[in-house]
Amino acid sequence: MITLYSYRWVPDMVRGVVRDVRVRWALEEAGLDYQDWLISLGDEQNSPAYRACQPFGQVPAIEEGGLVLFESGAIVLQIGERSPVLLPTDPAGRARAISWLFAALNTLEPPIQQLAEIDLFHADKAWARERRPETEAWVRKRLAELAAALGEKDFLEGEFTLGDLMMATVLHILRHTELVDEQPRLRAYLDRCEARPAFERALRDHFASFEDPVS
Ligand SMILES: N[C@@H](CCC(=O)N[C@@H](CS)C(=O)NCC(=O)O)C(=O)O
Repeated sequence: MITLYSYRWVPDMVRGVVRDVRVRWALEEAGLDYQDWLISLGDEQNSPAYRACQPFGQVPAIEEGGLVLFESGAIVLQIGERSPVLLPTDPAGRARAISWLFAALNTLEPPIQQLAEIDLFHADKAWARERRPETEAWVRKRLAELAAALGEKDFLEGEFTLGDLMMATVLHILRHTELVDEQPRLRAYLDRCEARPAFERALRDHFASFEDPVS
């Protein structure tokens, strides 16, 4: 049985975008059962036992048969190795899907995460107000480039892969803005990804995992 480490509680404003959602979604797409192991922010997150699982005290991490993995990208890739829904079996298709996984994490997520941190955690600070326009322009540029690469396709490589899964979870971080809506192709793409039953189950279980799920 796979064990997924995620937080027992986080503030409402970040629920839905904590990175365990990616892993839950990949596990659902792959049809793999798992159990939750909930950890608390603070002492438990910083304990030597948890640091042995996740060196930075972050979530997600998973354990299966003694193998512990951290970093959402590495975990999703490892799950993808077990699911043709997530990773095509032909070598070229597999390599292209992995390129999109890295693009989501290395090219899209840095500006998007920076914008989210400004808006959600530092909006009242002078440095954030000064920096926001430049960060927003950086996000807008990347979204336009992504929309152009997507073109008329349903998914980045035509068929859904783990690259789309990761890209959708990164775009989801912008839910507090209208930046995705500005790109109708991307809006439709994100809606298409998030309409997948596996995503709906993952999000439901993510919200249900908190100790105060109705908040
Ligand atoms: N690169 C890591 C980032 C993980 C991450 O930032 N996790 C957040 C929750 S979404 C976290 O645990 N933050 C608390 C912290 O960094 O102390 C991954 O993709 O797994």
